[in-house]
Amino acid sequence: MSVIENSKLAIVGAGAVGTSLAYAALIRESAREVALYDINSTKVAAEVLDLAHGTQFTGASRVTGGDDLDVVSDANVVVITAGARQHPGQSRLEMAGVNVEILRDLMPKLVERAPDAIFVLVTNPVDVLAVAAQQFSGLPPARVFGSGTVLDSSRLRWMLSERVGVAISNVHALIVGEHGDSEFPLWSQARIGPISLADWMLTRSAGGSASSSGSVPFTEAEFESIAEDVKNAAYRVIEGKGATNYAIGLSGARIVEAVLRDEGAILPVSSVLTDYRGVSGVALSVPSVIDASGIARVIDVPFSPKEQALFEHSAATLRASLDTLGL
Ligand code: 6V0
Repeated sequence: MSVIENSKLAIVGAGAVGTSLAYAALIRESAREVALYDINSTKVAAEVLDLAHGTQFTGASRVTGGDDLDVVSDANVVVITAGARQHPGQSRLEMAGVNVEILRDLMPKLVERAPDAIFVLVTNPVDVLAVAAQQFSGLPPARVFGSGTVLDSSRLRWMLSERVGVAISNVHALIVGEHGDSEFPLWSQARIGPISLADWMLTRSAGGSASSSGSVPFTEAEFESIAEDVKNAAYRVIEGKGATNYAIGLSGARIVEAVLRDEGAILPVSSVLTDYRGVSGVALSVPSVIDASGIARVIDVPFSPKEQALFEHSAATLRASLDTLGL
């Protein structure tokens, strides 16, 4: 893998998430230049310096940045992690309203400075903000989308990989829908290596013994418990350290690479859907082919009847939030 010539990643928001993304992108050589922008001038200057001091060890990447929005000029990808901190007593929806207003102000200015960029939203509630950013930018949904359930899917794959003792790269499983409480694993399509998860269970329950394989068959209760653990993963991390940053930083870098390297990689990002399994006008995560054009296409995955119902529930949840915010 190599970094494309003159590729520029701009990150809006130099908080815990934005700086972790910058750090991951530098180490992974996701882009030739990483530019950080934040309204907090002292912090962004210090973060840029700290990152720049390590570039001897990160390959051929540069770090730039500051509190002038012009630092994003001509970026190929702009990732938005800027957001207001949730104040005590403030609801998620109130916080959503504040972040929508930040985007209303920012999006036209960002598009003006980086007119050819692909825009990736990370700030929460990410699905709501993906719709807002798409509307405020006037760009097609393929060029403005959210990191969605890329992180949640990585959490699911890690849990399954630990459970079955197989490399995470050989566990193929996705979370789809909202990045939030109505998300769900697409169990019907999950595979471990070449074996569907359903067959893995059957093989294990029919012939495998726990002592020879180190694993036991999955039960419906275990599936539900894993899905719950994925959903609550962020709360557990936030309880212990106040924020989640490393895994979302890596997830963001992975999305950026798929764009900058024109990969055609399949990732579950969140874009405004048009008649995707009957759902339109809300942004939800579905497997999407990511290349230099942004989302080249969304993949029409067969859902089980239960998954279809969960997806429609996720869409209704999103629609209700969007209606409340006037989007
Ligand atoms: P943070 O550490 O408070 O950083 C936010 C940064 O945004 C601060 O440095 C602010 O100064 C800056 N900021 C605020 N307003 C503006 C503005 N108008 N222009 C530029 N910068 C601004 O938060 P943290 O980095 O921990 O989280 C950022 C966002 O990411 C939050 O909304 C999180 O909920 C969200 N996450 C999303 C995830 C996902 O999977 N989509 C995962 C983790 C966090």
